[in-house]
Amino acid sequence: MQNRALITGITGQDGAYLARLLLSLGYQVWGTHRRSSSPNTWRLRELGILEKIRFIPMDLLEYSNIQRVIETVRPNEVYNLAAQSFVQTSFEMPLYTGDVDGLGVTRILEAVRTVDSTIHFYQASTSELFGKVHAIPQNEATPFHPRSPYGVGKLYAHWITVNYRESYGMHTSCGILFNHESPLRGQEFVTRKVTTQLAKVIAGKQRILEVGNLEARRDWGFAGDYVDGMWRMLQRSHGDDFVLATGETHSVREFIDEASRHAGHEIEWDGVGALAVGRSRKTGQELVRVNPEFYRPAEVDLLIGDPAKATQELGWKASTRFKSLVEMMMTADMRRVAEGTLEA
Ligand code: NAP
Ligand code: G4F
Repeated sequence: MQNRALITGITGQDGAYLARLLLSLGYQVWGTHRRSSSPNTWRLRELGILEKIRFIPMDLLEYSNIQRVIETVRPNEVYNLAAQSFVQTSFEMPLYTGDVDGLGVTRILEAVRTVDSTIHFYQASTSELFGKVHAIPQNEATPFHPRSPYGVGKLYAHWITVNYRESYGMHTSCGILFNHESPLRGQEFVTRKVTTQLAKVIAGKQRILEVGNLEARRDWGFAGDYVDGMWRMLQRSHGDDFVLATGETHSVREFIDEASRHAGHEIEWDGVGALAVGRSRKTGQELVRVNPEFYRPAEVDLLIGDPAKATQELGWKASTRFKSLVEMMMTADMRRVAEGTLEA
């Protein structure tokens, strides 16, 4: 019998890479999409797999709909990647974010338990759970201290997933994933914001790149590596929780430095905090400045993960390092800007 996977959030960054991986492994891949006036399928098209996906409409806010989807698809594996995933927006929409990212997970778990409790279930947990960090680096034993409505919603989702494992013996796993990026990342996240907007500034198509906190540090990996870890979690004899990370940390400032270096411009920084400005050493042109509008009410200052458990028990390792990741993203966006093919 062919394996059948259901991916919620298949139109997002991770959904697209995971779908490609599962198709290459011979799975029948079903993906949920939300009703909208214009479908958001550019990532699946870019990976050349759009025609191979079986789509089914589903929203995490509607229980009856979720149960019907599980009954119709009858998957062996469910990957719950759907979420309101932008931290900044969660401060503007805390109730909605909690409903989708927190309660939405209980809706899926309850539907899985009702229809077929042997289905293997993956929950997209996050390094945002560590928030104001209690240890450096962070691993599966580090206490959680989320710093945003997004992080708090995901904390509920994390524990309800653990709870269904402990209460009903279900095969549920949480991947506590540190930031992972790619040329398919949404343009609101800082890495892709930098690569798209810097490419435009350098091409003379935008005046300047404006960002928020330059000193925030993240453990940035490549999304293509991380979806392989998700799959590995569901192939084990029992569910468990795993950190996936590179074990390296870099600041937003370092990401900008590396991206502009790749485009041929060393940046010279002037001023501190909200007054910081970055100029091209070669041309003197102002490329970047800070705009406090992008600061957050509460910040996660430093994330760096310890993926030792995933390496030992899953045989997983992040193979793409920081410099290659930045180069991959910057190269893709410089090409898209030159060709006029940047997604809207
Ligand atoms: P993403 O690109 O923002 O994709 C999110 C997906 O969720 C999209 O397909 C979106 O559909 C869907 N969605 C949003 N609200 C929904 C709702 N109410 N009902 C059904 N679907 C809904 O996110 P990502 O970067 O791929 O991340 C995947 C998951 O991993 C998310 O849960 C995220 O929170 C988590 N995570 C991400 C990272 C990271 O660094 N990328 C790290 C840790 C955890 P539309 O296309 O219709 O908007
Ligand atoms: O790219 P970000 O928006 O990602 P953030 O907040 O770390 O969240 C992402 O990773 C999480 C895993 O840890 C996921 F769970 C979540 O779904 C999402 O994928 O911001 C990264 C850092 C922050 O400290 C932010 O304050 O960059 C800082 N930053 C500085 N200037 C900016 C900007 N972030 C954005 N989005 N835009 C800026 O202009």
